[in-house]
Amino acid sequence: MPDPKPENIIKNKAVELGFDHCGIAGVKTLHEHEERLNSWLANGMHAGMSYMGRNKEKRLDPGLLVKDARSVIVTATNYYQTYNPAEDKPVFARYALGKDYHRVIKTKLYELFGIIKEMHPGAGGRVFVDTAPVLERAWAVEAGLGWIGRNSMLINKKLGSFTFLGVIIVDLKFSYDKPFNKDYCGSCRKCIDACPAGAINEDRTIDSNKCISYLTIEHHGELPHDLHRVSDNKVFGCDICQEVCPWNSKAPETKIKEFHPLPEILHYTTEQWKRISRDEFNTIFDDSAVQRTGYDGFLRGVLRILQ
Ligand code: B12
Ligand code: SF4
Ligand code: SF4
Repeated sequence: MPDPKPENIIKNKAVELGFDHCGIAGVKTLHEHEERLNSWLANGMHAGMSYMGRNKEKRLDPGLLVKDARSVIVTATNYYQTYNPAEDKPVFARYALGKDYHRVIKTKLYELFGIIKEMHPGAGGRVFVDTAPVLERAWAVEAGLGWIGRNSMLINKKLGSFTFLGVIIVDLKFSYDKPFNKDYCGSCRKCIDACPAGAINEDRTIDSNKCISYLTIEHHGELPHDLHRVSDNKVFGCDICQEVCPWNSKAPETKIKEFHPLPEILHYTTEQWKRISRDEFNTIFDDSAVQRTGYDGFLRGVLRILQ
């Protein structure tokens, strides 16, 4: 017998579409996050990401993003895969090994939203992955998906933290999941000890000015001189604070083929990357999160690790 409750139908459909987890929270203003977000911004922890300083009200209140917003549907999708690059190869963060997750996850979220609209004709809402002013991790906690680790990642007991989050804010009401109110980090501090840049703050936020992920992806202009000392062969992103996390030691391999590594990422040496043309860059990374740095930013990273 299929479960007739609408929220269960949505969660089952989400799993059929390839999401690993789906939870639903009621809309509210995230007052309890205001202080942490304000202090993160006031202390310049967003570094050059000026967009993080904009739309602060929207970031705390989903009602300002979607008219008559009632529910926040949150999905988590595992992208973990075994990846042990040889020493002569540049290192990419796992989230960027395959096709662009923004497109992959958004396509699935639109499908899920289509199913919701079939069930509730006239339903209104919006789909979000990463780029909009939504505190996705805070909503994942509200929807019961997991807790925020010391490394600031949303951690799910079964999946670990190598997950992408996706959000649909809708004007429909459902029965809601309980917010996740446990902290399974305990006395562990492995991520803080392992971060070579000292970028993890005690309040479970990240100082982007120091974070290798920020510096290799989002930062424009010159890279700090001592970056090479802390970042080895990393050309795009950083996974260290997740690799050392015990909750990732049994991370399952992703079920989504689109996240499997591009052959060039697996096989090109640093010398080969150094010689790629702009056209070749655009062809290889046509549908990849690596496009974010652009050709010049990418080459800047490759040349840095050759120093
Ligand atoms: C800006 C940004 C970055 C910046 C800044 C990172 C940061 N931690 O803020 C940089 C470029 C450094 C970055 C790096 C990475 N990012 Co990023 N990033 C974002 C983005 C766009 C906004 C994050 C944000 O609002 N930061 C402001 C701080 C203040 O908020 P926050 O980190 O979300 O923290 C809130 C919650 O943790 C919350 N919270 C909730 N409950 C609780 C409970 C307690 C007790 C506490 C203390 C806190 C807490 O408190 C904070 C707000 O008050 C989100 C997408 C989105 N729209 O949310 C993706 C996102 C967070 N990034 C993601 C990923 C995958 C990464 C990288 C792993 C990529 C990589 N391999 O290089 C790294 C990880 C670095 C790290 N350890 O966080 C995923 C994380 C998925 C997950 N499972 O957590 C997201 C959600 C994108 C997505 N849709 O999947 N990122
Ligand atoms: S992503 Fe890398 S540099 Fe950034 S906090 Fe984690 S370990 Fe540190
Ligand atoms: S490494 Fe330890 S402290 Fe850091 S997020 Fe994982 S469990 Fe929490």
